[in-house]
Amino acid sequence: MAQERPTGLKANKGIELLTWGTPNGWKATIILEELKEAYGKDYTWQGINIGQNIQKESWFTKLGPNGRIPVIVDHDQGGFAVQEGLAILAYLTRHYDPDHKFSFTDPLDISRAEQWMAWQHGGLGPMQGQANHFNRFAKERIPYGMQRYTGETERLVGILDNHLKGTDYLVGNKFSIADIASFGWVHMLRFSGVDLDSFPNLKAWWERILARPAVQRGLLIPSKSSFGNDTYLEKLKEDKEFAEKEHALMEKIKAAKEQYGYKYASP
Ligand SMILES: N[C@@H](CCC(=O)N[C@@H](CS)C(=O)NCC(=O)O)C(=O)O
Repeated sequence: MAQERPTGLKANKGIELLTWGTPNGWKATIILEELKEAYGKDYTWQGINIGQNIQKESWFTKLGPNGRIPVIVDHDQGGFAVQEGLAILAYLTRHYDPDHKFSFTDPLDISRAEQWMAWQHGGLGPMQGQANHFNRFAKERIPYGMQRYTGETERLVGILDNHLKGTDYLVGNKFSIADIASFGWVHMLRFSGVDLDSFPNLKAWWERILARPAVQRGLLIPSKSSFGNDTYLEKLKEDKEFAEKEHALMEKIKAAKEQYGYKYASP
């Protein structure tokens, strides 16, 4: 049965999440599934179909003024609302991760985690988002924009790949909110026109995180996305027409890079 279009909050206790199946949405679903597994902390969610602009309706923007998902509401804190992935990850662990399973106590590790999360917000998310826009969603394929944002995404994931040399996770060699912030974006890297196989440390990190049961569950909320690297590769193998279209797009990105003399420039 199709879910009814949300028109307001539906819970009156605990955490209520307003989200959609995207890299930013997965930050919230993954930490909430991890907290549920670790501490039995339950939560409620509603799917906000961003294609229908539900996130721009006034009941939503009263909670998340930016009009974007994800947003959480903590009914146990008088209906306190939090927007922005970093702030949601920090809020949920500050309140509901007493054993610091996914967060840190050492001030320097706290700073390290903040730095990677800020980097995701200012760099990877916006640049990869624009790569998706210019490679797929814009009305025309504009070569300058395609190579600029695909190239910048490659530079940024090169930074992650380099940092992950000799360590399993971004901070303190433990899976944390720092990893969760970037995981969703890396999870759809192939869809964005970047070859994950060129970044072996990052690929191993992605596989390591993907293997976590709570992460798997988080990726299913509100429903399974076809953008994930694993699903994308399967579709390439099974669907000839899709594979041809994707091949043509990758050739266009390559040609755009050549046209503007793009050179990979990560350490
Ligand atoms: N910096 C924000 C970005 C949120 C964001 O861009 N959300 C997208 C989905 S991934 C969205 O709601 N898009 C719909 C829109 O722009 O109206 C975060 O990390 O939470």
